[in-house]
Amino acid sequence: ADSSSSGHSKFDKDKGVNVQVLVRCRPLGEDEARLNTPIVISCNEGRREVLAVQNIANKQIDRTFAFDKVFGPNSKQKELFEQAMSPIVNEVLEGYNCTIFAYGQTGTGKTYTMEGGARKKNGEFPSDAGVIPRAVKQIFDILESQTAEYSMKVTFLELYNEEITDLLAPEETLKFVDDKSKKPIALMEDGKGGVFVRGLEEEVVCTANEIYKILEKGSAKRRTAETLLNKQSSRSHSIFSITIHIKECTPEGEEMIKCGKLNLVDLAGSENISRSGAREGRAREAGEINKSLLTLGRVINALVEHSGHVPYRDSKLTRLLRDSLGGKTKTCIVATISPSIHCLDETLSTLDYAHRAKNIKNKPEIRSA
Ligand code: ADP
Ligand code: ZZD
Repeated sequence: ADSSSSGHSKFDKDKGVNVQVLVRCRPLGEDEARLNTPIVISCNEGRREVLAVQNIANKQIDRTFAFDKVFGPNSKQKELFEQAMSPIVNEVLEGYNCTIFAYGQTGTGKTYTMEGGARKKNGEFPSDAGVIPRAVKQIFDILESQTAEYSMKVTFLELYNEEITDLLAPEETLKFVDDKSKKPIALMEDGKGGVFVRGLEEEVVCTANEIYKILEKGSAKRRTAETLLNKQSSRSHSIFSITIHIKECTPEGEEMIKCGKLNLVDLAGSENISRSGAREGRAREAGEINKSLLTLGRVINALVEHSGHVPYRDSKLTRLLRDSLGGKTKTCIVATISPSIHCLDETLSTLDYAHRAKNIKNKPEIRSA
């Protein structure tokens, strides 16, 4: 691969490419604004810094965190996508595997960022559409403007309490959630260090509209499962993946197939998870510790501290996303935060977590077949 265009020398590339970490702060909600909730976060987009102001025993303590990009409370969906996500989508079309994670406390805008506002009845593209529908649109806009042949397939799953639900499986499967005769979904090692989900529905798609319909179906199924099984949606992770094969001809007339994959991950709420592991008493007693999210934190720690054993195998999330954490995938983490004083503890925890994740190095490789 040509490394000159990215501004890195070959030498840099051998050492790896850092996970890109950006922070997005949401605005105060209507109620918070009405109550004049104090704001303790300020975002300096130009300097790419987030400042948190903390008052302890009448002493003001300022903490500044630097990130790869910072999006303040007025940032629009289009802006975030064009500045931070659109380049990633282009890399997928070049044949890279890329993963975008949303991490943060419940209510800070993970779903708003990844999914955004609902699809319009008139079929119009919503102005508050999030990363997922925008990525889909960009992929098709580009592919349809080119002559290369391509094919695409998508998967959509939810992970709750270490159980995988296939959001694209036909309806009946839901009614028999406890039926042991249902097609079991299982994580399998592929023998090459990777993992795949056996029994997961892969839908072949040809148009952006087909994907939107699939997202609609998946969302509806997710909501049904939530109600039926009394799930707390803030405790589930969702992973939507698009795999694209592009057939290209080299100038010499040789045929080449590039294969790129984009994983879009909306993580469970990060509350109750502290930097080192489990949080104080209550959450643990309530059995509210999310094994996958805890393990994600431990994997990040092990990777940045180079402490030998990386506990990928300890949770389904980290098995599924192993290649995104220290592997050959390009990874971007969007850490979402609230500006409110009432969220400050969780915000500082998120900022610490995200800041540490900046030190993870991956070794992206173009895949072709
Ligand atoms: P989470 O998925 O992290 O629990 P949500 O995406 O549900 O959080 O967001 C919580 C609320 O805040 C929603 O009503 C959402 O529309 C709003 N919100 C979140 N981020 C933003 C933003 N950047 N701009 C405007 N509203 C936002
Ligand atoms: N956040 C919206 C979904 C909600 O909670 O209803 S927006 C986008 C990504 C993944 C899943 C759903 C969507 C979403 C959507 C809206 C309404 C019905 C189904 C799906 C969407 C938004 C714009 C374009 C396509 C899909």
